[in-house]
Amino acid sequence: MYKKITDLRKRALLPACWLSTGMAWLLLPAAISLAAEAARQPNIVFILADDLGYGDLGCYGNKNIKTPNIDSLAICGMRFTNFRVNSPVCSPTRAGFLTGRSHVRCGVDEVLTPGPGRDEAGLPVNETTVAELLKKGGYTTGIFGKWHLGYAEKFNPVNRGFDRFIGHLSGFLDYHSHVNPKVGVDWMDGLKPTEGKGYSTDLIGNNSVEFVKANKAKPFFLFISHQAPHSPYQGPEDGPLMEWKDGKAVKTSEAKQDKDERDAKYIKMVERMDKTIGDLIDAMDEEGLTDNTLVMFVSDNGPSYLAGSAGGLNGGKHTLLEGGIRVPAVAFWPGKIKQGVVTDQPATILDLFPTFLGLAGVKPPSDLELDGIDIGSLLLQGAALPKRTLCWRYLDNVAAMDGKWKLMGQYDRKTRQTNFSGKAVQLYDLAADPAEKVDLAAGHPEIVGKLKTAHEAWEKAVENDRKRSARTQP
Ligand SMILES: [Ca+2]
Repeated sequence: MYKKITDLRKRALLPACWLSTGMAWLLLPAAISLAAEAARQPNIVFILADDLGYGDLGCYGNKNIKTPNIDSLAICGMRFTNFRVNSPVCSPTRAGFLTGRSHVRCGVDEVLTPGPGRDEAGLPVNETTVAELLKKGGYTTGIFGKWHLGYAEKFNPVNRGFDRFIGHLSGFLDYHSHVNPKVGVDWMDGLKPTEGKGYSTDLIGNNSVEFVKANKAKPFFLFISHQAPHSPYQGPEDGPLMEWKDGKAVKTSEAKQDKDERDAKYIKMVERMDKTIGDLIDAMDEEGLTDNTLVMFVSDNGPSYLAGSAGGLNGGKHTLLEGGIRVPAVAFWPGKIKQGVVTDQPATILDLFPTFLGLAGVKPPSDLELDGIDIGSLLLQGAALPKRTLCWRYLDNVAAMDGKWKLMGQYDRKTRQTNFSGKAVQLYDLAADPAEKVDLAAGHPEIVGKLKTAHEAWEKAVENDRKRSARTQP
């Protein structure tokens, strides 16, 4: 059935790609029992791009970067226009996704850089990951690509709930030589360094396809953690920009790039990532897995100042402005998620922990304090999400959002106090002003007060949680 969908998608007959449920059943092999199919836990594929901006995909209006595969998932599934991440940088967002809890609760306040004295930096081992719970619930679990949540063995993905890990521990590396400038060649197979020759985006894609084929007999959770399109900017046909010689990283003659070169390579990087996603869907179609698999695609934060587009939003990576935390997000599950839905419901990456567990029929521990909600009813029935205030803290900045209103303020890391007053406070009406150009704080003291109170309550809760667990990072 879904081989058929792939063929249709390739022919760009996109509006016709999703068969109605009634027609779809007619095409199922008679040997497959509908009851057995319904009872089986769904496979879950979560694809995380790195530093991909809100405006970097065709389905989000980009005219220069061709992303037919992700666009097809959006046209055959659900596209979010109001989806955010818990932080504007790599490690904290990953901590949030894996635990369903703000990175502030976990103590992963900033990117976890490698190097001497960093063995104790990582996602605290007393945190429970979604992979651990899905594994206990009967899933085979795999992660391919970037980890960035700790370097010591105790933090390695294979000790955090993943059966299989091939990829890199650090936040970025040369796509061809796999050199990180602080640690050298960083390519791992579980706990062991491995060679892994090739363009890292291709390796991540190929290993993901192999995992799907090898694990088709029982439910799997696949976390595809792409390095792309994070710096350095290198297409599949380029040479290395960095090599490891005599214990240090040495730049090659190709390392110097101007903005035009970076932009051209950025396009190739996103397009290659998109191709690997098409390869994965093709493999799932061939194995007859697509109808029982949720595929979710999200970016971990907004674009770097060096490349990428926030699609007209203000700010980018490292900021709590919309360009930093509003990201592309697409959910695809033919026959379960209605085709062609564009939702403006405000969801976040922290919602995926309870959502994935809900779809898998796995209950989280009752004492786990989560920051997200199960958005399964939005995905499967198109139901509106309950009204709620979303809160952020990242380094010196804080934000709170409720409906169209977004409050921004500052945070003093020494006194651990928030400041929503004077020059520190801004209030934006995101419905009228998504680019956050017009500060309305002075004219709406009641809305400022309401969001400030909600943020203070959240701060108190996450700080208590953090102290109780002694979750701090060196
Ligand atoms: Ca990132």
